[in-house]
Amino acid sequence: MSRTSLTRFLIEEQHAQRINADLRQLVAVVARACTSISIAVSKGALGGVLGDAGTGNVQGEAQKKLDVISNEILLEANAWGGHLAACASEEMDHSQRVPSEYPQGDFLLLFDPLDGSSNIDVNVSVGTIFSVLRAPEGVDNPGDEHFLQAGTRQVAAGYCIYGPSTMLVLTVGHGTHAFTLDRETGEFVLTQRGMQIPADTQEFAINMSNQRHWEAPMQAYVTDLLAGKDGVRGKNFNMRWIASMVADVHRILTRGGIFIYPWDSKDPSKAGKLRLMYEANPMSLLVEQAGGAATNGRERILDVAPEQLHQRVPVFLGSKHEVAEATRYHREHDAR
Ligand code: P6P
Repeated sequence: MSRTSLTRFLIEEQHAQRINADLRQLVAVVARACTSISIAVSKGALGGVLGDAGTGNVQGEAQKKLDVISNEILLEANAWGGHLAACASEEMDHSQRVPSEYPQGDFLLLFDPLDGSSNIDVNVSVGTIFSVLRAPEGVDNPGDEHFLQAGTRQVAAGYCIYGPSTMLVLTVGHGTHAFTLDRETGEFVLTQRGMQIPADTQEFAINMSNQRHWEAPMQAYVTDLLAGKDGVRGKNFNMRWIASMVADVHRILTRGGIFIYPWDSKDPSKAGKLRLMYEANPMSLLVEQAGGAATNGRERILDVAPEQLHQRVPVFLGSKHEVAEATRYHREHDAR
């Protein structure tokens, strides 16, 4: 059977008028940048790129050398193509328009260039997460405020996971599809068209060490999960936590589950740890396009109206019946 490359897939999406030429080019450029990041990550200690960069980011987190390298790869790849108006990144305080010597395009690109980078030094899978929005018409120099669009406005979203194999998982609004990097040819090959998340699951992903900091409905929900078949849920659950969102979400897209990073009182102002614009929104679109669900415990994540570029949001995503159950605990608590 002939292989479908990412290039062919994107051209077919354009012929079906689901994307235009500029968006096709943008996704292709991001995929090529991810291939370069994959090569850098896979060198490990031999590449001289492990460890801290000695700098911090807007989140107040120590940057790894590969955080900075990955950010630069994505910025450079997208600067001159003419399909992009501006970029925003977890690693940059503010958004950045394409250099004025290059033509400005119709899209805004947001990314976490290397999510889970604290895992790099222990050789655990990490990934790049990206989200694409339309740039406002008639605006020569889009600023942070133009990125503040709800997740439903995304025209494309995806991640690239740098694991035993490098895989690109992508949606342009018509299903979620997986491509595997053929390192011999350098092309991404379609390996799963139309991923589907099972509606029910017996597997949850959460960092249990934060349990004492959660709000009451979260405590009740997890207590019932842990009670297993003898409790109200009537079935046993297993737990996985890789502490690399891309890896945990990829497992859930592949075999189901629920991923949770809830609000916790460690820093009430942060509303959890994960960022809305370039982590929760793209992952939520991928999950919904694969038949799953994503809420902040109360409402659909894709409906959240952004107020700040780097704002955080509680995340409950995965198997739709389990996300609905976790959300029910929170809504019933609020209704008392
Ligand atoms: P914790 C990685 O730092 C990250 O942003 C996500 O990839 C991951 O799901 C989460 O944080 C892990 O957080 O608190 O368990 O280290």
